[in-house]
Amino acid sequence: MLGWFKKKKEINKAADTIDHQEPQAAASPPPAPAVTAPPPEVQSEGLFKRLKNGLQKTRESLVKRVDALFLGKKEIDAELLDELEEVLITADLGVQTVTEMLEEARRQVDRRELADISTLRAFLQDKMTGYLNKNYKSAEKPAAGPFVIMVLGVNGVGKTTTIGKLAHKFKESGNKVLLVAADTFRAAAIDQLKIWGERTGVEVSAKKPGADPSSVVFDALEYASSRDFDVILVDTAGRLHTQVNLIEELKKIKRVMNRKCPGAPHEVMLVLDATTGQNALSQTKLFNEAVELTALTLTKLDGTAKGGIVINICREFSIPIRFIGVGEQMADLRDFDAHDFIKAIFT
Ligand SMILES: Nc1nc2c(ncn2[C@@H]2O[C@H](COP(=O)(O)OP(=O)(O)O)[C@@H](O)[C@H]2O)c(=O)[nH]1
Ligand SMILES: [Mg+2]
Repeated sequence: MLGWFKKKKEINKAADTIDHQEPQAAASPPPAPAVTAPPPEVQSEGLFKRLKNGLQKTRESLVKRVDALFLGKKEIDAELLDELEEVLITADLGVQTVTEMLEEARRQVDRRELADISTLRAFLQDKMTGYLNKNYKSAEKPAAGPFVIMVLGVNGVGKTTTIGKLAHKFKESGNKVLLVAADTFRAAAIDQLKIWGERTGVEVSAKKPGADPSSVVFDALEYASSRDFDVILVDTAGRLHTQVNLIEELKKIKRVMNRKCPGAPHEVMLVLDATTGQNALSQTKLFNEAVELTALTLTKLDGTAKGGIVINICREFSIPIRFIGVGEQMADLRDFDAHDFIKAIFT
Protein backbone atom coordinates (compact mmCIF):
# COMPACT_ATOMS: atom_id res chain seq x y z
CA MET A 1 0.00 0.00 0.00
CA LEU A 2 2.75 2.43 0.91
CA GLY A 3 5.22 1.41 -1.75
CA TRP A 4 8.02 3.49 -0.31
CA PHE A 5 7.50 1.91 3.09
CA LYS A 6 10.45 -0.41 2.95
CA LYS A 7 13.76 1.32 3.26
CA LYS A 8 17.22 0.26 4.20
CA LYS A 9 17.68 0.48 7.96
CA GLU A 10 19.51 3.56 9.11
CA ILE A 11 21.10 4.44 12.38
CA ASN A 12 19.27 7.34 14.02
CA LYS A 13 21.34 10.43 14.49
CA ALA A 14 21.38 11.79 18.01
CA ALA A 15 19.20 14.85 18.54
CA ASP A 16 20.24 17.76 20.65
CA THR A 17 17.29 19.64 22.14
CA ILE A 18 15.63 19.01 25.45
CA ASP A 19 12.13 19.69 24.11
CA HIS A 20 12.27 16.43 22.28
CA GLN A 21 12.00 13.14 24.01
CA GLU A 22 14.47 10.71 22.62
CA PRO A 23 14.05 6.99 22.92
CA GLN A 24 15.66 5.79 26.13
CA ALA A 25 18.60 3.55 25.38
CA ALA A 26 18.20 1.90 28.78
CA ALA A 27 14.54 1.14 28.12
CA SER A 28 15.24 -0.88 25.03
CA PRO A 29 15.24 -4.61 25.68
CA PRO A 30 18.45 -6.63 25.26
CA PRO A 31 18.85 -8.06 21.77
CA ALA A 32 16.87 -11.23 21.30
CA PRO A 33 18.82 -14.43 20.75
CA ALA A 34 19.26 -15.24 17.09
CA VAL A 35 16.42 -17.36 15.77
CA THR A 36 15.74 -18.60 12.31
CA ALA A 37 12.94 -16.53 10.79
CA PRO A 38 10.05 -18.52 9.36
CA PRO A 39 9.82 -18.46 5.57
CA PRO A 40 7.77 -15.53 4.16
CA GLU A 41 4.78 -17.69 3.25
CA VAL A 42 4.54 -18.91 6.88
CA GLN A 43 4.80 -15.34 8.14
CA SER A 44 2.03 -14.08 5.89
CA GLU A 45 -0.09 -17.09 6.84
CA GLY A 46 0.33 -16.07 10.48
CA LEU A 47 -0.66 -12.50 9.69
CA PHE A 48 -3.70 -13.64 7.76
CA LYS A 49 -4.76 -15.80 10.71
CA ARG A 50 -4.47 -12.74 12.93
CA LEU A 51 -6.67 -10.79 10.54
CA LYS A 52 -9.18 -13.63 10.51
CA ASN A 53 -9.23 -13.72 14.31
CA GLY A 54 -9.67 -9.96 14.43
CA LEU A 55 -12.64 -10.15 12.06
CA GLN A 56 -14.23 -13.14 13.76
CA LYS A 57 -17.31 -11.30 15.05
CA THR A 58 -18.09 -9.89 11.63
CA ARG A 59 -17.56 -13.29 10.02
CA GLU A 60 -20.00 -14.83 12.48
CA SER A 61 -22.69 -12.21 12.14
CA LEU A 62 -22.39 -11.67 8.43
CA VAL A 63 -21.09 -14.70 6.58
CA LYS A 64 -22.28 -17.39 9.00
CA ARG A 65 -25.78 -15.98 8.79
CA VAL A 66 -25.61 -15.81 5.02
CA ASP A 67 -24.40 -19.41 4.93
CA ALA A 68 -27.14 -20.52 7.34
CA LEU A 69 -29.63 -18.95 4.97
CA PHE A 70 -28.11 -20.76 2.00
CA LEU A 71 -27.89 -24.11 3.78
CA GLY A 72 -29.87 -26.83 2.04
CA LYS A 73 -31.20 -24.42 -0.62
CA LYS A 74 -30.70 -25.32 -4.24
CA GLU A 75 -32.42 -22.50 -6.02
CA ILE A 76 -32.41 -18.78 -5.66
CA ASP A 77 -35.94 -17.51 -5.17
CA ALA A 78 -37.46 -14.14 -4.27
CA GLU A 79 -37.89 -15.09 -0.62
CA LEU A 80 -34.23 -16.04 -0.26
CA LEU A 81 -33.10 -12.73 -1.76
CA ASP A 82 -35.40 -10.81 0.60
CA GLU A 83 -33.95 -12.64 3.59
CA LEU A 84 -30.43 -12.05 2.33
CA GLU A 85 -31.17 -8.35 2.03
CA GLU A 86 -32.17 -8.23 5.69
CA VAL A 87 -29.04 -10.05 6.90
CA LEU A 88 -26.77 -7.71 4.95
CA ILE A 89 -28.49 -4.58 6.25
CA THR A 90 -28.13 -5.81 9.85
CA ALA A 91 -24.37 -6.12 9.30
CA ASP A 92 -24.18 -2.35 8.65
CA LEU A 93 -23.38 -2.51 4.95
CA GLY A 94 -25.83 0.34 4.51
CA VAL A 95 -29.32 0.28 3.01
CA GLN A 96 -28.25 1.83 -0.28
CA THR A 97 -25.31 -0.51 -0.75
CA VAL A 98 -27.44 -3.56 -0.06
CA THR A 99 -30.32 -2.36 -2.27
CA GLU A 100 -27.91 -1.76 -5.14
CA MET A 101 -26.30 -5.18 -4.74
CA LEU A 102 -29.58 -7.01 -4.46
CA GLU A 103 -31.13 -5.23 -7.45
CA GLU A 104 -28.26 -6.44 -9.56
CA ALA A 105 -28.57 -9.95 -8.10
CA ARG A 106 -32.29 -10.03 -8.96
CA ARG A 107 -31.57 -8.89 -12.53
CA GLN A 108 -28.93 -11.58 -12.93
CA VAL A 109 -31.27 -14.22 -11.51
CA ASP A 110 -33.94 -13.19 -14.05
CA ARG A 111 -31.42 -13.47 -16.86
CA ARG A 112 -30.33 -16.84 -15.40
CA GLU A 113 -26.78 -15.62 -15.02
CA LEU A 114 -27.04 -16.29 -11.32
CA ALA A 115 -28.39 -19.76 -11.17
CA ASP A 116 -27.17 -21.42 -8.01
CA ILE A 117 -26.25 -20.71 -4.43
CA SER A 118 -22.48 -20.97 -4.81
CA THR A 119 -22.55 -18.46 -7.70
CA LEU A 120 -24.61 -16.12 -5.52
CA ARG A 121 -22.06 -16.40 -2.69
CA ALA A 122 -19.24 -15.63 -5.13
CA PHE A 123 -21.29 -12.73 -6.50
CA LEU A 124 -21.55 -11.23 -2.99
CA GLN A 125 -17.81 -11.54 -2.39
CA ASP A 126 -17.08 -9.99 -5.73
CA LYS A 127 -19.43 -7.05 -5.29
CA MET A 128 -18.12 -6.32 -1.79
CA THR A 129 -14.50 -6.43 -2.97
CA GLY A 130 -15.51 -4.06 -5.78
CA TYR A 131 -16.91 -1.49 -3.33
CA LEU A 132 -13.80 -1.77 -1.16
CA ASN A 133 -11.46 -1.31 -4.12
CA LYS A 134 -13.38 1.64 -5.51
CA ASN A 135 -11.29 4.31 -3.80
CA TYR A 136 -7.96 2.57 -3.77
CA LYS A 137 -5.10 5.02 -4.13
CA SER A 138 -1.69 4.57 -2.63
CA ALA A 139 0.07 7.32 -0.71
CA GLU A 140 2.93 9.03 -2.48
CA LYS A 141 6.06 10.09 -0.73
CA PRO A 142 7.21 13.63 -1.52
CA ALA A 143 10.27 13.92 -3.78
CA ALA A 144 12.24 15.38 -0.89
CA GLY A 145 11.75 15.76 2.83
CA PRO A 146 9.64 13.82 5.29
CA PHE A 147 6.19 12.35 4.70
CA VAL A 148 3.94 14.24 7.10
CA ILE A 149 0.79 12.52 8.31
CA MET A 150 -1.80 14.53 10.22
CA VAL A 151 -3.98 12.20 12.25
CA LEU A 152 -7.40 13.29 13.42
CA GLY A 153 -10.67 11.98 14.78
CA VAL A 154 -12.95 12.32 17.79
CA ASN A 155 -11.83 11.31 21.28
CA GLY A 156 -11.33 7.65 21.99
CA VAL A 157 -11.41 6.38 18.40
CA GLY A 158 -7.80 5.19 18.64
CA LYS A 159 -5.70 8.00 17.13
CA THR A 160 -2.80 7.79 19.56
CA THR A 161 -2.78 4.00 19.54
CA THR A 162 -2.83 3.98 15.74
CA ILE A 163 0.08 6.44 15.67
CA GLY A 164 2.02 4.16 18.04
CA LYS A 165 1.34 1.13 15.86
CA LEU A 166 2.29 3.12 12.75
CA ALA A 167 5.51 4.33 14.37
CA HIS A 168 6.41 0.68 14.94
CA LYS A 169 5.47 -0.30 11.41
CA PHE A 170 7.43 2.52 9.75
CA LYS A 171 10.44 2.04 11.99
CA GLU A 172 10.51 -1.70 11.35
CA SER A 173 10.71 -0.98 7.64
CA GLY A 174 13.73 1.23 8.16
CA ASN A 175 12.22 4.70 8.33
CA LYS A 176 13.27 7.41 10.76
CA VAL A 177 10.12 8.51 12.55
CA LEU A 178 9.12 11.54 14.62
CA LEU A 179 5.91 11.73 16.68
CA VAL A 180 4.36 15.13 17.38
CA ALA A 181 2.10 15.66 20.40
CA ALA A 182 -0.34 18.28 19.08
CA ASP A 183 -3.19 17.06 21.31
CA THR A 184 -2.33 19.49 24.07
CA PHE A 185 -5.89 19.66 25.39
CA ARG A 186 -5.40 16.72 27.74
CA ALA A 187 -2.14 16.22 29.65
CA ALA A 188 -2.64 12.45 29.50
CA ALA A 189 -2.63 12.55 25.70
CA ILE A 190 0.94 13.88 25.65
CA ASP A 191 2.10 11.25 28.15
CA GLN A 192 0.40 8.50 26.18
CA LEU A 193 2.27 9.51 23.03
CA LYS A 194 5.56 9.62 24.95
CA ILE A 195 4.94 6.07 26.17
CA TRP A 196 4.46 4.95 22.57
CA GLY A 197 7.68 6.78 21.70
CA GLU A 198 9.56 4.78 24.34
CA ARG A 199 7.89 1.54 23.41
CA THR A 200 8.73 1.89 19.73
CA GLY A 201 12.07 3.67 20.19
CA VAL A 202 11.19 6.80 18.23
CA GLU A 203 11.50 10.47 19.14
CA VAL A 204 8.55 12.50 20.39
CA SER A 205 8.27 16.24 19.98
CA ALA A 206 6.09 17.75 22.71
CA LYS A 207 5.38 20.86 24.77
CA LYS A 208 3.44 21.40 27.96
CA PRO A 209 -0.32 20.70 28.22
CA GLY A 210 -2.30 23.71 27.06
CA ALA A 211 0.37 24.86 24.56
CA ASP A 212 -0.88 26.10 21.20
CA PRO A 213 -1.03 22.95 19.02
CA SER A 214 0.02 24.90 15.92
CA SER A 215 3.17 26.09 17.67
CA VAL A 216 3.94 22.50 18.71
CA VAL A 217 3.67 21.48 15.07
CA PHE A 218 5.71 24.47 13.86
CA ASP A 219 8.55 23.74 16.28
CA ALA A 220 8.50 20.03 15.48
CA LEU A 221 8.81 20.71 11.74
CA GLU A 222 11.59 23.21 12.43
CA TYR A 223 13.37 20.58 14.53
CA ALA A 224 12.86 17.97 11.81
CA SER A 225 14.06 20.23 8.99
CA SER A 226 17.74 19.48 9.59
CA ARG A 227 17.41 15.90 10.77
CA ASP A 228 16.38 13.72 7.82
CA PHE A 229 13.23 12.19 9.25
CA ASP A 230 11.32 10.02 6.80
CA VAL A 231 7.93 10.07 8.47
CA ILE A 232 6.32 12.57 10.85
CA LEU A 233 3.12 11.53 12.59
CA VAL A 234 1.09 14.33 14.15
CA ASP A 235 -1.42 13.52 16.90
CA THR A 236 -4.27 16.02 17.31
CA ALA A 237 -7.07 16.68 19.77
CA GLY A 238 -10.43 14.96 19.35
CA ARG A 239 -12.39 17.39 21.47
CA LEU A 240 -12.13 21.02 22.47
CA HIS A 241 -14.59 23.31 24.24
CA THR A 242 -16.72 23.32 21.10
CA GLN A 243 -16.77 21.55 17.79
CA VAL A 244 -16.20 24.86 16.01
CA ASN A 245 -13.02 25.41 18.04
CA LEU A 246 -11.79 21.98 17.12
CA ILE A 247 -12.40 22.41 13.40
CA GLU A 248 -10.77 25.85 13.40
CA GLU A 249 -7.77 24.48 15.25
CA LEU A 250 -7.34 21.61 12.81
CA LYS A 251 -7.53 24.02 9.86
CA LYS A 252 -4.89 26.20 11.50
CA ILE A 253 -2.56 23.25 12.15
CA LYS A 254 -2.91 22.27 8.52
CA ARG A 255 -2.09 25.81 7.32
CA VAL A 256 0.93 26.07 9.60
CA MET A 257 2.25 22.73 8.38
CA ASN A 258 1.98 23.83 4.80
CA ARG A 259 3.69 27.12 5.44
CA LYS A 260 6.56 25.48 7.28
CA CYS A 261 6.87 22.51 4.96
CA PRO A 262 5.30 23.15 1.51
CA GLY A 263 3.19 20.18 0.42
CA ALA A 264 2.55 19.03 4.00
CA PRO A 265 0.48 17.41 5.33
CA HIS A 266 0.93 14.76 2.65
CA GLU A 267 -1.73 12.68 4.32
CA VAL A 268 -4.73 13.87 6.32
CA MET A 269 -5.93 10.70 7.96
CA LEU A 270 -9.18 10.37 9.85
CA VAL A 271 -9.37 7.59 12.41
CA LEU A 272 -12.79 6.00 12.89
CA ASP A 273 -13.97 3.57 15.54
CA ALA A 274 -15.73 0.79 13.64
CA THR A 275 -17.85 -0.09 16.68
CA THR A 276 -19.70 3.22 16.42
CA GLY A 277 -21.45 2.09 13.25
CA GLN A 278 -23.33 4.83 11.44
CA ASN A 279 -21.61 7.56 13.50
CA ALA A 280 -18.48 6.84 11.51
CA LEU A 281 -20.28 8.13 8.42
CA SER A 282 -21.25 11.47 9.95
CA GLN A 283 -17.75 11.96 11.37
CA THR A 284 -16.21 11.34 7.96
CA LYS A 285 -18.52 13.91 6.40
CA LEU A 286 -17.78 16.53 9.07
CA PHE A 287 -13.98 16.21 9.00
CA ASN A 288 -13.82 15.86 5.23
CA GLU A 289 -15.70 19.13 4.72
CA ALA A 290 -13.37 20.88 7.16
CA VAL A 291 -9.92 19.63 6.22
CA GLU A 292 -10.20 17.49 3.05
CA LEU A 293 -9.27 14.00 4.12
CA THR A 294 -6.90 11.89 2.03
CA ALA A 295 -7.13 8.63 3.97
CA LEU A 296 -9.13 6.71 6.55
CA THR A 297 -8.20 4.20 9.22
CA LEU A 298 -10.82 2.04 10.89
CA THR A 299 -9.99 0.77 14.36
CA LYS A 300 -11.53 -1.81 16.70
CA LEU A 301 -12.81 -4.06 13.94
CA ASP A 302 -12.07 -6.87 16.39
CA GLY A 303 -14.72 -5.42 18.70
CA THR A 304 -17.63 -5.31 16.30
CA ALA A 305 -19.90 -7.72 14.50
CA LYS A 306 -20.74 -4.94 12.08
CA GLY A 307 -17.57 -4.83 10.02
CA GLY A 308 -19.84 -4.26 7.03
CA ILE A 309 -19.47 -0.56 7.93
CA VAL A 310 -16.18 -0.61 5.99
CA ILE A 311 -18.09 -1.33 2.78
CA ASN A 312 -20.68 1.29 3.62
CA ILE A 313 -18.00 3.97 4.10
CA CYS A 314 -16.27 3.05 0.85
CA ARG A 315 -19.48 3.37 -1.09
CA GLU A 316 -20.40 6.72 0.47
CA PHE A 317 -17.02 8.48 0.18
CA SER A 318 -14.16 8.46 -2.28
CA ILE A 319 -11.51 8.36 0.41
CA PRO A 320 -9.15 5.39 0.48
CA ILE A 321 -9.00 3.23 3.59
CA ARG A 322 -5.34 2.96 4.44
CA PHE A 323 -5.21 0.84 7.60
CA ILE A 324 -7.45 -1.23 9.82
CA GLY A 325 -7.02 -1.98 13.51
CA VAL A 326 -7.97 -5.48 14.61
CA GLY A 327 -6.67 -5.48 18.19
CA GLU A 328 -4.69 -3.56 20.79
CA GLN A 329 -1.28 -5.06 20.11
CA MET A 330 1.40 -3.32 18.09
CA ALA A 331 1.06 -5.84 15.25
CA ASP A 332 -2.71 -5.44 15.05
CA LEU A 333 -2.67 -2.62 12.53
CA ARG A 334 -2.92 -3.88 8.96
CA ASP A 335 -2.47 -2.24 5.60
CA PHE A 336 -5.99 -2.37 4.24
CA ASP A 337 -6.37 -4.79 1.36
CA ALA A 338 -9.87 -5.35 -0.03
CA HIS A 339 -9.16 -8.87 -1.25
CA ASP A 340 -7.65 -9.99 2.09
CA PHE A 341 -10.46 -8.38 4.04
CA ILE A 342 -13.17 -10.20 2.10
CA LYS A 343 -11.24 -13.46 2.13
CA ALA A 344 -10.82 -13.17 5.90
CA ILE A 345 -14.54 -12.88 6.50
CA PHE A 346 -15.69 -15.36 3.83
CA THR A 347 -13.29 -18.25 4.50
N1 LIG B 1 -9.74 -3.68 20.51
C1 LIG B 1 -9.14 -2.62 19.98
N2 LIG B 1 -8.91 -1.54 20.72
C2 LIG B 1 -8.31 -0.47 20.14
C3 LIG B 1 -7.91 -0.48 18.78
N3 LIG B 1 -7.35 0.73 18.51
C4 LIG B 1 -7.39 1.44 19.66
N4 LIG B 1 -7.96 0.74 20.65
C5 LIG B 1 -8.22 1.15 22.05
O1 LIG B 1 -9.07 2.30 22.06
C6 LIG B 1 -8.82 3.08 23.21
C7 LIG B 1 -8.68 4.57 22.84
O2 LIG B 1 -7.51 4.73 22.07
P1 LIG B 1 -6.70 6.10 21.96
O3 LIG B 1 -5.57 5.82 21.04
O4 LIG B 1 -6.37 6.62 23.31
O5 LIG B 1 -7.77 7.04 21.29
P2 LIG B 1 -7.66 8.60 20.90
O6 LIG B 1 -8.42 9.35 21.94
O7 LIG B 1 -8.33 8.73 19.57
O8 LIG B 1 -6.23 8.95 20.84
C8 LIG B 1 -7.58 2.49 23.87
O9 LIG B 1 -7.97 1.71 24.97
C9 LIG B 1 -6.98 1.61 22.78
O10 LIG B 1 -6.24 0.53 23.28
C10 LIG B 1 -8.19 -1.67 17.99
O11 LIG B 1 -7.93 -1.76 16.79
N5 LIG B 1 -8.81 -2.69 18.65
MG1 LIG C 1 -5.17 10.42 21.86
